[in-house]
Amino acid sequence: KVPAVANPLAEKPEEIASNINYHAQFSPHFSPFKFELEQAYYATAESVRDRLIRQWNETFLHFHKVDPKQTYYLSMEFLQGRALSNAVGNLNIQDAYADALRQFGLKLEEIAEQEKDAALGNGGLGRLASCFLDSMATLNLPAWGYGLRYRYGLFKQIITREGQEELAEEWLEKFSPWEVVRHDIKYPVRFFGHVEVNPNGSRKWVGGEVVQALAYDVPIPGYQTKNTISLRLWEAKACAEDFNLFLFNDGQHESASVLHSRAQQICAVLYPGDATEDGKLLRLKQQFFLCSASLQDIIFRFKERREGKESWTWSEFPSKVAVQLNDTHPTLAIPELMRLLMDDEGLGWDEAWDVTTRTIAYTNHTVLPEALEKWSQPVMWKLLPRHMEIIEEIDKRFAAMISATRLDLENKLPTMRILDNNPQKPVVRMANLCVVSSHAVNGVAQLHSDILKSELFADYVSIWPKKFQNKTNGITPRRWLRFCSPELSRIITKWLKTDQWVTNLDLLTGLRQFADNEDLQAEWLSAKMANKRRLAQYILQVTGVSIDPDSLFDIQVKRIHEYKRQLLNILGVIYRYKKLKEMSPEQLKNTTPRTVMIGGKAFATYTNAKRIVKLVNDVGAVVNTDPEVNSYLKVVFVPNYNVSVAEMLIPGSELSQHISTAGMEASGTSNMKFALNGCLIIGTLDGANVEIREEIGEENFFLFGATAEDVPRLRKERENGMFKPDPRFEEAKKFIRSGIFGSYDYNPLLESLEGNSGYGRGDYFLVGHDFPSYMDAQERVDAAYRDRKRWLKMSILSTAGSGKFSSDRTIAQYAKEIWNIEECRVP
Ligand code: DL6
Repeated sequence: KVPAVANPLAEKPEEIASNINYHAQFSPHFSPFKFELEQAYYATAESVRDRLIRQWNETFLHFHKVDPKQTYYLSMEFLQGRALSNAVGNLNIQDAYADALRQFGLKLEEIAEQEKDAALGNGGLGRLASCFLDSMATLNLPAWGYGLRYRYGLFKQIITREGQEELAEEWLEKFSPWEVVRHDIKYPVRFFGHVEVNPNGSRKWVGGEVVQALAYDVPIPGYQTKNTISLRLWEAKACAEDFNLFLFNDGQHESASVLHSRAQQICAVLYPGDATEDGKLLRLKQQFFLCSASLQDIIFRFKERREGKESWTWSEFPSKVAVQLNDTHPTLAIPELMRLLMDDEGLGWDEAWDVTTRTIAYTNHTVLPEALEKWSQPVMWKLLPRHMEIIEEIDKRFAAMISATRLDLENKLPTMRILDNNPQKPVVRMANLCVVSSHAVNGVAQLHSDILKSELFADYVSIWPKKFQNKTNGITPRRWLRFCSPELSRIITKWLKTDQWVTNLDLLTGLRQFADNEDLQAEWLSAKMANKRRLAQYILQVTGVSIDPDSLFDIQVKRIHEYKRQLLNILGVIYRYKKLKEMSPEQLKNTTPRTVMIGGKAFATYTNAKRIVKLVNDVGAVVNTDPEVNSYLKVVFVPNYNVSVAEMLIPGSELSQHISTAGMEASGTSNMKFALNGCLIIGTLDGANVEIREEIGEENFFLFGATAEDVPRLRKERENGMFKPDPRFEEAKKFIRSGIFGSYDYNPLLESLEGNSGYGRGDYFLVGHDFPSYMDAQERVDAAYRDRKRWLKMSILSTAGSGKFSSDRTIAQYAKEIWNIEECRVP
């Protein structure tokens, strides 16, 4: 009955319904006359996209006209999640779309669930990049994201009897309505080859293989603003002439298309395994591909906007362009910018260096030694010979500067240099290259930034004291509260008498005065209970385990890593289970029932992480089917944790665990999402936990464990045999060894907690040391939960204190203190 009319400006539900119908018929992706949930999703998404494209084009034009300084955020990862509900939310058209879909007998939420997550990232770093884009658009900042269009994003995790298995997740299997291919935006990217010296002494990189980088743009709408910025994702393509028709017709089909398949490999998967030499080379190719295509595009735009101008100089470039490196993955942007400026644009070294260093800034996201990238020099010489010449020159000039001006640092030079020329394993230290070549270097939480200054980059601080900064991470309040928990949002708006908190999160402090108010507490409880029931249904659907919404929902979701200590969590659960088994029915009745949910993906080759996943599943299988105690404890492994699963879990959480060994988690961002949703934290003094605790009040945070300052001494003491394990810790390990959780051999995992020393051995992550204080903190949790009024007050205060952790605040600080860019609002 609904007519099919294309009208991207449709306001009324019936017009929107016509527009959806139009797309179902005239933008077909399926056989005609089918309109089930999937078809309805595509038609709805395309109708929303029509609206976005209008304001997206306007934004592009406006930026082009004003020509403001722009930020380019280079990241190998963007963990975007789903786009439909976010887009209708940001455009404030969710009610109109929900009404329109009702005319087809459909629900907006059901339609939104059809969308596959765009999981072009691993975890926190990629999700941070996506939150940043949302804030850049919302703050009307002239900015772009640049990344890669991986065909397979982060793997799909399934849990079998063996534990975790990985399957390729093809988010592009059908088609993504959220990307637009720009056939006119294409750049050549070279690999291998050699350097030619011209008679005038200039150098040119020639030969090797050339692939094309083709742009796919994703619109990023701001919240209640016209500004819609772009995430530009590059796809690698071979040229038509690389296809050897002669060989193909000669029956040599594979050889004929070898360059095509090599090009396709570049963007095939996010984070290809790098245990082999080929794997390493592919990862390096990906990094360079991102950097080269993005910089050529940035330079093209800079020059295009100067066309017809009487005079301009390259020294203006940094007043128009800020490039932010999201970790060391895009470090090759440094030598690539130098190369483009010198070899293509004819600048001298000093001028190119001045432009490059004033343009580039670097964010460090980890102090873990294994995550600090070092690339083999021979591999780099082979793949990027001209870049290696440039890196050598940067290194040489840096060493000369130290020798000439800083004799006090000369003995530090071997570790400060960019090139580590150890003949056994010569490498390029990417973080050092970033520090030397950037005008700003920042950590992602105060503690992390302090550690960078006092340890990792300490030697550079006296040379460039102003270069080192802190930018505490943040999360977008739109996705992580307003849209994922509409009911709690409604209550917040009602009590604050404004919905301005969505873009000014500090306003949440206004809830503090009502934290004791019985009416607010009752409403808060009812919203939380509704979210818990929704979560319980989801858990039943994906795991078959029935959980009790009246129990305490305790969640730990993040990548599985020994430093994040999911092992501490599950050992605590095992101890709790054992104690419950020893209790009388009377004692059992006085305990606080708990549902522990743990989720996260383990890197495919990280054996101990996979053992932890297996252990959690094995414990769940025993505990959940034990009729004596399963009303008091349930243990669920939440499979395939991703952004949309997080949007379900976080609103329904009451306690969340952020329990890394102090000094090892740079920041964490899920801690912020949980706290914002009124979930209390049990955690260590690590990463952003420190600041969260300061903001929400120490009485509302369940603190335990060693401090970052203590950790080196505790490791030493352990090496000297001075560590005495708590009997509870020994009991929990013994219980696993008894075989109660099945016949799987957990000894290698347990042995990592024993012995005296070694990374990943000798309890490097101090699980044993922190176990007793962790268990004590858990007892405080149980007691607090039994006092409902107290718990609700703490929960409200947690939300009220979360204002600082908006990514709007973080991005405003980057804009002012690093990028020097200003708002450019589309009229
Ligand atoms: O800054 C975003 C995010 C932090 O919140 C996490 O604490 C940190 O581990 C993560 N870093 C990385 C980098 N590689 N490693 N490991 O993912 O960044």
